[in-house]
Amino acid sequence: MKPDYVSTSDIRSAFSAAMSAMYREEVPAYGTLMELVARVNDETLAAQPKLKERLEATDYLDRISEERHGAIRLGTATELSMMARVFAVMGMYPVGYYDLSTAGVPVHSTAFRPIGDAELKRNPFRVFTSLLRLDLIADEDLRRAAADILARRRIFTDGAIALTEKAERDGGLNTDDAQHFISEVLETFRWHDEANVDAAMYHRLHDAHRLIADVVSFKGPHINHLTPRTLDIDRVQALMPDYGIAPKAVVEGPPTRACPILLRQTSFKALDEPVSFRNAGGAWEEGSHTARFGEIEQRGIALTPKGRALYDRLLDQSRKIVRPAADGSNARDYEAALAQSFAEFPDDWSTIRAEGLGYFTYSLTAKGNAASTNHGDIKTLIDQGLVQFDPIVYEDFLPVSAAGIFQSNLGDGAQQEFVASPNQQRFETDLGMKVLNEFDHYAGIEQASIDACLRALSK
Ligand code: OOG
Ligand code: NI
Repeated sequence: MKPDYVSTSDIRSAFSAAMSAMYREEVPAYGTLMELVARVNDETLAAQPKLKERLEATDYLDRISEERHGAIRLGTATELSMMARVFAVMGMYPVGYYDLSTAGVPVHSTAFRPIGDAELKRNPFRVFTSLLRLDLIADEDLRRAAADILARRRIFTDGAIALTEKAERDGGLNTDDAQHFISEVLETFRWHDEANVDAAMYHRLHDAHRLIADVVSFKGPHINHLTPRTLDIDRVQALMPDYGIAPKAVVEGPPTRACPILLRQTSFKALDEPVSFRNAGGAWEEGSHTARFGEIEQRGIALTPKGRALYDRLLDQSRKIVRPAADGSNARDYEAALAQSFAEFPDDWSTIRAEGLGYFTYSLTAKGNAASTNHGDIKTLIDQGLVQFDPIVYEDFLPVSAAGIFQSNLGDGAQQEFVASPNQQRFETDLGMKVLNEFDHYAGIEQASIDACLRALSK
């Protein structure tokens, strides 16, 4: 990389900040939510000095106030593969495959995010990116009409495409180009209140599925939420009404625990926003559309395949007892069933580590820093007080939770059955590359920290 080039992490970080500023203007409730999250995070850190110390020691503290994820829904393979190239300029790569068809949502998805430890600590901005699956729509006429509309739109500016090509060619962007790139790419995520279609087409698409109308009717894939990270989601959920925000009935993901695992999320309902449709003859007709919402999340430890299998089993078990109703009527029962089911999941870091359920980073204690040994067994080194361990943060998403977030924003009417048909191969063909395996990356970060400890101790 040339010396005056901006690092991909700096571009990502600046882009995430620009996106946040734009969304705050577009959806004022997001700003309110950010204030609430900042307050709860400050209070949590003040009340838990041990947590604060470990977050500081592992370089996780600084990133939290800047941490967020967003989501977009794309219409075509061309859009998806170009988006992958744009995100690569920001050091973001597709991790994981999520099939949402099982949940009655006609999309499949990945999450673009940084992958290295240093990059994640600099700024972990992620974008949950879905691709519409017109193949799941039964009405053939409508399917063809939607494909035609999508084929005509251009979601990237010429500038965004040119600068992406330049970054690919030259291996980076200088300061001016990077700034220009950020403002050009931001255009793709902007809200457009003038629809691409007439009112009749919007309603046809909407009747097939609300999500199809959201993807097909507009000029671009407006960012539909931006999610800050909290250190105490139960507290934020409880305080939301005080801030004039009505949360969804239940928090998605695992129950409240001493040792947070994976991801817990809650959201507030999508806004009903004025839009206009261009009818035959060119006249504009007023209407409304609900798409954009707010979400918050609490992130816990990344689980190993063994830990994840246990999580999936316990979640499934509790959902067999109580399935959360969209209207919130059985929320307490659901929470009780979830807590009862998860009693089986160890809730202290030592057991989670010893049983191989989660990923950790290892580092030397003060005693370890003063010691020298050729002992290579990490457990012995921990028992001797030479090595300590901290949870690695989960950076990805959960399909059942994502489905719950989609559903709560689509409304009950949108509950629809599709035949489950994951098609990762098709997704990867459309994307133009394979998605990365999340477990490999956590395991790599863990192993690198073990190697560093052993190296330092043998000196
Ligand atoms: C994406 C929903 C999934 C999450 O946090 O699980 C998601 C969407 O509604 O487009 O963002
Ligand atoms: Ni989300």
